Amino acid sequence: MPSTPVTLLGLGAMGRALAAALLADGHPVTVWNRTPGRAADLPGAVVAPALADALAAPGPILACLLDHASVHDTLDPVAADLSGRTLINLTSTTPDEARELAAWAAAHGVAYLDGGIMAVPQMIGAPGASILYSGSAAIFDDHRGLLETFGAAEYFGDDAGLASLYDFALLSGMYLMFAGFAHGAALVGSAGVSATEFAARATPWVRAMAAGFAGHAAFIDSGDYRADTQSLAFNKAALDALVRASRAAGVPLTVLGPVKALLDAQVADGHGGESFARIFEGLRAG
Ligand code: FVH
Repeated sequence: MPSTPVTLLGLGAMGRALAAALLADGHPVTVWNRTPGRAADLPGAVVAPALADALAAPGPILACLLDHASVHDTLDPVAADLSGRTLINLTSTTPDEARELAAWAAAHGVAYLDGGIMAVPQMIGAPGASILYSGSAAIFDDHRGLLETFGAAEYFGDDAGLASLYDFALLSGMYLMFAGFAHGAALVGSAGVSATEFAARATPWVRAMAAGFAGHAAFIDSGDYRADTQSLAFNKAALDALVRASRAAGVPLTVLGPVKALLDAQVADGHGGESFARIFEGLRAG
């Protein structure tokens, strides 16, 4: 693949990982960070003393900053100099924040591609890393090889907010999974079992249970929740017992309580004989 000069703004843990992957792939990389001195582990990178120096370098501008506000803090003062440039923003933002940045970019003559990173820094450039993109299809097509330096690259359409919508949907699952793990660890912890021992059991269990997503999705997408097994009433008995066991062990219901509330609401509405997947109806956007 031909090398592409890239300017990278932001040298936090993720920015440095992205820079390292680009350098390893032979791309000339100019880096800038608000606080100087964060490029020591990036031999070969051109360290720009000021933002204007970084932006004077050719090629797409990659931003990997803390959040939406930090992108504006960085780019608003130089917006007038960005006309005609390409901005690929890998900073985590909400869908609406990504759309706002796309509109801001368009207003300043900047082509904009938004990205949601589905990886931790150690995964960048290795199998398993993926980045979700939306916004300018032309940027994605022109720079696909460059983007695949970081991991699998997937394009979701010209709505700049879509990549982060998928990103945040996946992160919701991740956070609730870790919260569920913490609840279980607290439960077995009440009997002196270590979290390490619990993790060894929880990992294959959660992996096996994840195979059930497709079945739940079929109920949700059809809107037909009639089921012969695993009804809400059946799961209510299990969840009520889980709540009693948690209380007995002194584990608060901070994580489990909202799940029970979702289930109870569906049963109270007369859907006890239908699939557990119906809890989705309590979450569906109105
Ligand atoms: N690290 C991870 O595991 C996750 C994985 C998924 C995606 N995220 C997102 O990536 C963005 C950057 O994350 P990061 O890990 O690099 O974050 P930090 O190490 O905290 O570095 C933050 C950088 O942002 C700069 N910065 C902060 N505020 C401003 C500002 N107002 N103006 C200019 N730059 C700013 C900060 O600079 P400095 O503090 O060193 O001066 C760092 O370069 C993020 O959206 C994650 O959600 C990573």
